[in-house]
Amino acid sequence: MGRPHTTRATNVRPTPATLSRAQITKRITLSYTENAAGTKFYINGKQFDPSRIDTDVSVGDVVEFTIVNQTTELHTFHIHQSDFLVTQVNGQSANSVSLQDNVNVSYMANGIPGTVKVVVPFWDPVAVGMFVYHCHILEHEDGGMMTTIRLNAAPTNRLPTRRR
Ligand SMILES: [Cu+2]
Repeated sequence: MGRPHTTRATNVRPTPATLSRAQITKRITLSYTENAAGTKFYINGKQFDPSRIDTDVSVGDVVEFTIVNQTTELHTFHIHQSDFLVTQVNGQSANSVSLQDNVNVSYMANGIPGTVKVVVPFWDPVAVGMFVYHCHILEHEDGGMMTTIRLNAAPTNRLPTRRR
């Protein structure tokens, strides 16, 4: 008793168990494409621009990213500041036993894009600020396959009181 209740848990440790039970607060689809020469790479049609904020989330959010690889080569998904749970790979349940900081997104085959779903917890207020997520293949991230994300501090009335 006496402890403020919230559905936005910020004091829960991210594990496969807590993340598979967590309520998704936001869903974002990322479409991976590239030019015909394979020299320019895009997320949702855009190359990286550090002056642009592509994604806004708040502390407490649990975001499901669906990454869709529309190209004929392998890409990956990697995000700074938080490990994540891979929940689905090409439509099949992933049954992940641990969190990951990078995941392969397979290339399009027979006209069917590779797809991966991941659940990312933004539970740590220490991460408030700007960071990035991107394909972890160096020439792809350098070629534009990277995007900015801003983690906003949640309004104080949404944060649970921490007792230690
Ligand atoms: Cu890539």
